[in-house]
Amino acid sequence: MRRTPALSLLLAAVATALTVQAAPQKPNVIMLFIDDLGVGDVGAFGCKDIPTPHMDRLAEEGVVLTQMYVTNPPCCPSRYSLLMGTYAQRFGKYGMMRGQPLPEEPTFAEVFRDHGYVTGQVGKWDVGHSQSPSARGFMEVAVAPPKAPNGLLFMRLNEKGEETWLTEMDGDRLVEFVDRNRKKGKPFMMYWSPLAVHSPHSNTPEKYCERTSVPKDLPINKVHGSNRRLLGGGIVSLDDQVGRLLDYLDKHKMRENTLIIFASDNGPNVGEGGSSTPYRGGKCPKSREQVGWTLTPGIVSWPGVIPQGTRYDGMMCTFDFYATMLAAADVPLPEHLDGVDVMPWLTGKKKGDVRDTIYWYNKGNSQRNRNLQAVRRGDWRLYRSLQEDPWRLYDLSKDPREENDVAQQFPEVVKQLEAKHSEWESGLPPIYDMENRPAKGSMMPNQDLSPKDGWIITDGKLGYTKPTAEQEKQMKAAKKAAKEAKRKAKVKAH
Ligand SMILES: [Ca+2]
Repeated sequence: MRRTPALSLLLAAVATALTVQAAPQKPNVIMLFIDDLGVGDVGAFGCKDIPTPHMDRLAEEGVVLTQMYVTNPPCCPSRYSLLMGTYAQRFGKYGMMRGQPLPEEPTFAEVFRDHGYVTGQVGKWDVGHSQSPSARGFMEVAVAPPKAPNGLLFMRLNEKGEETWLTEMDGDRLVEFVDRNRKKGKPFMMYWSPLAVHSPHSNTPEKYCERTSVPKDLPINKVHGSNRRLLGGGIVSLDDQVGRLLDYLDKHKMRENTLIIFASDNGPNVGEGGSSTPYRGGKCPKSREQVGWTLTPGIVSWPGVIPQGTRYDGMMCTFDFYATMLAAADVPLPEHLDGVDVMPWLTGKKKGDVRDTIYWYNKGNSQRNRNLQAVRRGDWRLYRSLQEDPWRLYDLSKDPREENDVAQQFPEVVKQLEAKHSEWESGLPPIYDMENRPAKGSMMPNQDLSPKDGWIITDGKLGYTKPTAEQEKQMKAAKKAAKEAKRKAKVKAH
C-alpha cells in the first residue's frame, strides 16, 4: 500500500501516542520517617506485646533491614542528615544544634521537584524555621493543626474545631496527598514524618492502649507521665495509619509502582518503656551510649522489584535513602552525597555490607551523654562520650546488650578503630557557629499558622524563609495561649 501524506501523518501520530503510552511511569516514593521508634517495638523485629500488623505486612511485602543506623541522633540532626543524604557533620552539624540552616546543596525533595515529581511533607520538620519545608523542595506541606486547649502535644483541633489525636490527622493527610496526586497522574514523593511516637503518651486514647497486651498495672514514669502501655497505644495508632496507606495503595493497584521506605529518626524513648531489644539503649540519659540510640527499624517495600519476605543484615545508614530514592526514580544524583543507592543489596544482587564502617561524632552538647564518638565495624562497636574518656569496646554478636567491655582484651582492635575514626574526623569541617545562625529553631514551623485548607501549596521554592510580621504575631499569640492552657491544666491537676 502506498502511503498518502495524510496516512503517513496519521501513522506518525499513532506511533508518537504509542511511544508516550509505552514510556514507563516513574515510581512514586513514600518515606515513612517515624519519631523515636525502637527496633524492639515492632512485630517484624520481634516485639510481642504491641501489635503492629500493618508494619509487619509491609515487612512481609518487602525487606527488613536489621542493621540500619542513624548517624546523627537525635531528631533534628537525624532529619538534616536524611534530607541531605550525608553525615550531618559534613556541614558542621555535630549534635542537636536546632536552627542551623540546611546548606545550599539540594535536599532530596528539591531534586525530585526538579525532575517532575510532586513533593509533599506531613508532620514534624525540625530543621529550623529559618527554612520551612515549603522553601526546601516540598511543594505540598500539611499545616500542623493547632493544639487543643489542654495544651497536650498529641491533642489537636481539626478543621471543625474538634479535639483529635494528631496521628490520625497525620494519617488523613498522608492518604489525602496520595489520593490527590494519584488523580493528577503525576509521580509523587511524600515525606511523612509524624510526631508519633515521640513523648508524651500520657493521654493516649484507651481504644489504642487496650489493643496491646502490656499489663494495665504498669507504673507510670514520673518524668514522662507515661509507660509502655500508653506508648504501645501510640504505636498502635501509628500502625493503623500505615494500614490505611497500604489499603489505599492496594485498592488502586499502586504497590508495584510505589517504593515505600520505613525508618525512625533515632532509637526508642526508654523512659516511656520503648525498647531496642535485643540491643540496649535509646534516647534517654544513660541510654545514649548504647547502640540502641542509633539503630532503628528499617523496612523497604517495592513489590516486583524487591524480593518479598526477605531480610538484609548488612550495615547501612538512613542517609543512604536519599540516593536510593532518586536512583529508583532514575534521577541523576547530586555530587555532595555520602550515601549510596542500596537497591543492589536489597534485591540480592550485591552481598555484604553497604558500608563496612560507620562513624558517629556528636560534640559540643551540654549534656555529657549527648556527646558520642563511636565506630561500628564488623561485629565491633567502639565508643566513648568525651575525648578524655577511655574507649569502650563491645562485640555485638556475643554481647548485643553491651555489658562486657573488652577494650583491655583487644587493644589492637581499639587502636585500629580509633585510627579509622580519627582519619574520618580529620576530613570534617569545624562545628557550625550557632551564635550567628539566621533564626532560632522551631520544631514545626507551620503549626501556629491556620490556613483553612490544611495545606501550604507552593512550587517548593517560594516558601517563606522568614515569617511575616503578621505570622510572628499569630505565633506569639498561639504560644502565649498554649502556655496559659498548660499553666491552667497544672493548677487543675494539683
Ligand atoms: Ca526523635
